[in-house]
Amino acid sequence: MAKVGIVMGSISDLEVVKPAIDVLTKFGVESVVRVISAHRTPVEAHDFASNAIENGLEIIISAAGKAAHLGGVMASFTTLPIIGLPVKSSTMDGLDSLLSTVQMPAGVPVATVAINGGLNAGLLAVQMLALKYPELASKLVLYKEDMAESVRKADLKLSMELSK
Ligand code: RP5
Repeated sequence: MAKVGIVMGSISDLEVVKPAIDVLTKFGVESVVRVISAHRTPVEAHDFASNAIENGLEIIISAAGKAAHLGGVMASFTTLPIIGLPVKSSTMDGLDSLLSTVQMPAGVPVATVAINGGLNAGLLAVQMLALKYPELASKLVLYKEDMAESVRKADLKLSMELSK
């Protein structure tokens, strides 16, 4: 079974991370979820990233807010792809988290989703894994069809309401 690591800088990030956990579960992908801080528990951050491949992880999602260096620290200690999830946790509406996560120097990428984009972080991980696991690719096709169908339903409902 595919396995994704999810790290968050604080337990206060959990609400933002939950949609990522949920979408991975929906697709049948196992997740290992930890609270690890680049600044408060740097030794654990080093150990988690350094041992990630050995522990069977294939991608790491890193959620953090404010001076959000966790994604970059993860990326510095592993060759696994890192998905950065900036958390809106400060007075700056998450712009600080976004820039701290996405503005990595050349050679150390962190693939960053939108501020509080937990669902997209999980979904992007599934899309990456689908390159290796064909059953995930098939499930993604159905997911997209369901999404399109719900938009068509909303469109039809709106047209009917406006034509009353
Ligand atoms: C970051 O600081 C965390 O990722 C969190 O988003 C933010 C605030 O953390 P707490 O002070 O709520 O623990 O490291």
